[in-house]
Amino acid sequence: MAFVHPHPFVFLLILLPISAVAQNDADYVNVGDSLTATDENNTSWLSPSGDFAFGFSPLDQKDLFLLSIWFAKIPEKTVVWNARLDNPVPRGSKVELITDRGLVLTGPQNDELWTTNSTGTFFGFMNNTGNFVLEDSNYNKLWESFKNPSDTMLPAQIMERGGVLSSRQSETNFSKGRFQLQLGDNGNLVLQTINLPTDNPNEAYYESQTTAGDNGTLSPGKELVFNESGYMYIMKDDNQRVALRPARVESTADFYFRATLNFDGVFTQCSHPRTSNASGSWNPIWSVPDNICVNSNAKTGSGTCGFNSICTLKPDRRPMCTCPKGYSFLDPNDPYGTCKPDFIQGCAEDELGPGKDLYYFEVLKNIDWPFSDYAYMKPYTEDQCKKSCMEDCMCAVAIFRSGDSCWKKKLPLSNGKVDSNLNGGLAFFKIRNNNSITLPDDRLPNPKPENKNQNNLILMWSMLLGGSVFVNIILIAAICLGVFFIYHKRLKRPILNVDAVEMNLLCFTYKELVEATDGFKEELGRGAFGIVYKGAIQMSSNVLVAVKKLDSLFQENSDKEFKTEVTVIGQTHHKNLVRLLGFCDEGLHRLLVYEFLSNGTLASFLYRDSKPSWNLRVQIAVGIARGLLYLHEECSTQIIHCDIKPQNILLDDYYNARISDFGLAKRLILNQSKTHTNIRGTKGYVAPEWFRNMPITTKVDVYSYGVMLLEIICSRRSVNLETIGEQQAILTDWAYDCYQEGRLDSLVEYDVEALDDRRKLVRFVMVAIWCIQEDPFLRPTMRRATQMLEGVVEVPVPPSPYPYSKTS
Ligand SMILES: *[C@@H]1O[C@H](CO)[C@@H](O)[C@H](O)[C@H]1NC(C)=O
Ligand SMILES: *[C@@H]1O[C@H](CO)[C@@H](O)[C@H](O)[C@H]1NC(C)=O
Ligand SMILES: *[C@@H]1O[C@H](CO)[C@@H](O)[C@H](O)[C@H]1NC(C)=O
Ligand SMILES: *[C@@H]1O[C@H](CO)[C@@H](O)[C@H](O)[C@H]1NC(C)=O
Ligand SMILES: *[C@@H]1O[C@H](CO)[C@@H](O)[C@H](O)[C@H]1NC(C)=O
Ligand SMILES: *[C@@H]1O[C@H](CO)[C@@H](O)[C@H](O)[C@H]1NC(C)=O
Ligand SMILES: *[C@@H]1O[C@H](CO)[C@@H](O)[C@H](O)[C@H]1NC(C)=O
Ligand SMILES: *[C@@H]1O[C@H](CO)[C@@H](O)[C@H](O)[C@H]1NC(C)=O
Ligand SMILES: CC(=O)N[C@H]1CO[C@H](CO)[C@@H](O)[C@@H]1O
Repeated sequence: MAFVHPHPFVFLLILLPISAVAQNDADYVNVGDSLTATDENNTSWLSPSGDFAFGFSPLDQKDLFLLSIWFAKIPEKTVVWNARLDNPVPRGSKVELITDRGLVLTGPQNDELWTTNSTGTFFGFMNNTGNFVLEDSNYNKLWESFKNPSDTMLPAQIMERGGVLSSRQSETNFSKGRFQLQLGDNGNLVLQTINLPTDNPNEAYYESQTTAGDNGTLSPGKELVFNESGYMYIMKDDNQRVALRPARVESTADFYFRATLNFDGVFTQCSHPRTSNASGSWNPIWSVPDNICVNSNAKTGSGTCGFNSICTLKPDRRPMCTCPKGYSFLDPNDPYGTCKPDFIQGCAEDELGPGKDLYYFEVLKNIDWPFSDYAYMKPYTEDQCKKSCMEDCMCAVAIFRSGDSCWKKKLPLSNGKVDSNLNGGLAFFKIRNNNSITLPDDRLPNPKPENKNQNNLILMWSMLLGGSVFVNIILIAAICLGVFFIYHKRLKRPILNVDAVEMNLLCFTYKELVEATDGFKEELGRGAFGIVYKGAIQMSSNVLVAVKKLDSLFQENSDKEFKTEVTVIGQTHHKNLVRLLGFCDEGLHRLLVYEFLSNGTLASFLYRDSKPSWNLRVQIAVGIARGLLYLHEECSTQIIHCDIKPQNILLDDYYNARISDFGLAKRLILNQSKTHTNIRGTKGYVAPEWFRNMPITTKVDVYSYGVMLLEIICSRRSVNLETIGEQQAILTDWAYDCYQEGRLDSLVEYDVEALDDRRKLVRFVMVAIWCIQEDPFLRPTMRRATQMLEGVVEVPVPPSPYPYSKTS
């Protein structure tokens, strides 16, 4: 450093006569002195008495340090001040005293992290009171830790009007937390929460009532004093003292004191014996407020605990936060944080369910969330109150009190508390039945039967082809002949042309389909290649149909291509495929008309709260396999589906699986052979070869089928990061682990029906593992897979699906 370093001896000479605080020269911190964050012992500057240390204190997390002041003689590390940074500093960080900056904290790369910014600093010292002080050459104080406190005050420390203590995040996280103690400009000492990351405060949950006017006095509070004897009071302008709490304290000769705004919002004075025999600990003397759970009064912010939680006062007057049943902590490591429902709830979400008995009530006594009301009914009976909340998709909890008062509340709930003053008031907490539903990542419009093509399609596929194969084939065929007839014969009713007759395809005019769908009024879903609408066609009777309006990509096809595709689809006939009934091809208007299937998609069937029956699932799995086998091997033109997933499987009245949206494959594969940059398919079901420079074959469908087969076996999503453990999140990995370790019961979550049928269960799991082999050549054909499922051939023991990427 290029600064002048006064020799300590020079210092002494100057200082001794003048200052009563004169200390041993070793206790002064001179310009140029520095500390480095390491595990060695010399990482602090001690006060002359040795009671306090300033420097880097190591945290539990390895290689992280806190620039702080702590009690140096107490074995239990007690930090009383720290430089408020967002994060602790790494090993190798350095704090240095610099003339024109004061204390400067730099990281290992010499990047400045924090400074007192005190120009003209001449020296510093760690005082015996626990105050770290910087002074200039005239002994004027430039900076004091007492004037820049964190969460703690020490005896001899005074807080002026405007001064603030702010809590830390948690016991071990020293970043700024959301509680603060402030002596207002009006002389009132308040405790309040703030809205991080701003300092904007919510209503106070404790007030000293020391403004001018309170209690008939004209003299407001001037400062908060923690005097040398360990007494804390508000000194008013008229020098009257108002103790925060009447308390007798022990002698400072025998005890250390501190007053800390704890991370849970309680302001507490504690004492610790000054013995060095390590038997002592910090004991609370008093705290404010008396009951932080009940006192909280802030309409904004979550209150003492996080949102949706319930605050209970422990015997030590500190709060405990719990989540109501059916809820859990958003951050499992933060037991004072927000609780989230473990189920989905809301008006849109409720429509996804079966519509009845979605919820039940958990009844809690003497618990209230005072500020989340949106309805207040009175007079109302308990039954009316419950019913009203149950039937209201916005209602999260109903409170019934005083015999005739009913409040309905919505999420998020704040300031939840246990309060015996509620005289037995009841809280009816709405919890979803079978409390296990995961939020669909694809929010389907709804799982009602009408939805035919509600794929939420990630649809990179869709870009290419736009329509289900069925539709496409039919369209093409129909278009070929139908268009001709329609335009030239001006027929109003659907016309059967020669090709269409052969394929039983109807040819519609655009106008007819506008009428059939009532102007495309009721949307059933958005598929890969367009939007699907519900319609009705007058034939001998009223026939329900699903009309898919192909998107513009499809319009770019030449008539010939379109025709070819419709022809291919139109030629498919299998009981596990969705049937194309007809089409429309009028200039830009290209539409396909499908049969309407009543039972929705396999996705809505599988992902609901209660597991569908095992036998139905077996029937569906085999049906899909047969449908795929047909597409791959048995129809006149081989069709690779390329987007097999539960959203593309529909269920008819008898829960037969019907594959939809097939027919894309040809174009996809043509495209793929030119460029490998366009991955097509839906995340989670996409075979690895799409990502590699490998040809696309029917084996991509086998892979997707394997993933879906596991979903059918387990009635869950292939990827579920939200509600279950990390280990189980990826179904394909979890399934192989379970299979290898013989834990099929935990794979199927103890599904009794499936476990009773154990031989079939094992067989299905083995087939699925064969199908999801990374190496396409190891995967069976759909023919082989079908035979194995049906038990016609033995299933060999499958290898690990990931020979390349991992060895498990
Ligand atoms: C650090 O201090 C501890 C206890 O005071 C002592 O046991 C240890 O040897 C010291 N380490 C160094 C490097 O001085
Ligand atoms: C560091 O500590 C050792 C003893 O642990 C002591 O001998 C040495 O003087 C200290 N160094 C400085 C610069 O204070
Ligand atoms: C330091 O203080 C000076 C003057 O008060 C001010 O202009 C400057 O912005 C401050 N720097 C920092 C980093 O706070
Ligand atoms: C330092 O501590 C002494 C008591 O040990 C006290 O009298 C003095 O006021 C303190 N000075 C500062 C600046 O805190
Ligand atoms: C402390 O909490 C803050 C805010 O939540 C976070 O950003 C920071 O990473 C945490 N620090 C540690 C060491 O956990
Ligand atoms: C003010 O008066 C109220 C009621 O008279 C009393 O409870 C409270 O303790 C008083 N506050 C102060 C600071 O004197
Ligand atoms: C601290 O305050 C208490 C209570 O007001 C008083 O009895 C005591 O004398 C004070 N001590 C000092 C050192 O001022
Ligand atoms: C050590 O502890 C004993 C009993 O716990 C106590 O009597 C004694 O005073 C303590 N020693 C000192 C030095 O305070
Ligand atoms: C699988 C399962 O737990 N099903 C339950 C869902 O909730 C209803 C009503 O509480 C129960 O009857 C089912 O057994």
